[in-house]
Amino acid sequence: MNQDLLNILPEIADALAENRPVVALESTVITHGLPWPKNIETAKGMEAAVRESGSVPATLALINGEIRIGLTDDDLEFLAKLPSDSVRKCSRRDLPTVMAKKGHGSTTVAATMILANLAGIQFFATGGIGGVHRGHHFDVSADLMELGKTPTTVICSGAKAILDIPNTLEVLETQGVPVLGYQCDKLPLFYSRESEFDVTERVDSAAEIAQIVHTRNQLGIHNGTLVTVPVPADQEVPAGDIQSIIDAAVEEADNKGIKGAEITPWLLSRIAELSNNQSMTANIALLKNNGRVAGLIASAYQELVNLSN
Ligand code: PSU
Ligand code: MN
Repeated sequence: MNQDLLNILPEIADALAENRPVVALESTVITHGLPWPKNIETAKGMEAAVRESGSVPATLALINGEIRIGLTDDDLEFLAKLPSDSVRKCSRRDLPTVMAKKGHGSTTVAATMILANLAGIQFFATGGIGGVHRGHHFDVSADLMELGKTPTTVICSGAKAILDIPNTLEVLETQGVPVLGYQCDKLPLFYSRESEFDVTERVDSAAEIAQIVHTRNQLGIHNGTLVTVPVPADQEVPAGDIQSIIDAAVEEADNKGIKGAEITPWLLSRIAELSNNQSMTANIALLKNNGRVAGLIASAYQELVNLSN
């Protein structure tokens, strides 16, 4: 790996060099997940939440084909204002193309895991991961494959019910990815705090998660770890309220023949429309909360590693 390809903000480079905790954040949620100006407010809110829990935030993206590990406020605003068709939603396959063509790219969970790992950042907070699509079982998000081979710990609120959740969990299991429930026994379903599905293991503290990641590293097992955090209780959208909207959006996407990389952003914006943006409040609350929890985990991990050295 040519380290010159990584443009790391000085604050982040210093933190990494001094073994201080850093948390990566993705940018697809900024360019394809939320509308202006909610996207910029949320991106800044997530960064602030990471800082409040003692870690340094690093939002990742490609600007003019350059990998950015950490964005300035101007970069964030530039990305947040770009029309979604002039910035590529980058998963693993898209990174070399967008870089070679000097385009702009936002990073999905898969691409953020890759770039964070290259930069030496172990923890990454986001909203929801991609998964197996309902009724299209060959449409398996590259996020799941990445979790099977890149040792980044992803802190999220599970997955949205736009996906086939049981099959998503099966693919994670096959790939050796534990699904840890942060203070919960059931898998969170993004807007809703719980589903009918068990997590692999309940964990009650950031220190416990830090110990699991540390042990995985000591063993040299190089796959990802998924930490799932329920949306804060006062911001939950009851499953009953959102399920019919999700089902209608999935059916409409099928009828319109929407597929490939477009289906996830299409469903997300359709659900926001159909719910009169009611879903957005929960979305923003869980993103910030996941930033906070990721900051706690990264700090706990660094403390543990510093103690054992
Ligand atoms: N799910 C959400 N919000 C999102 C995404 C997924 O609730 O913003 C984004 C993430 O960046 C995720 C990507 O990595 O969509 C998955 O896309 P695909 O299914 O095409 O792999
Ligand atoms: Mn897909």
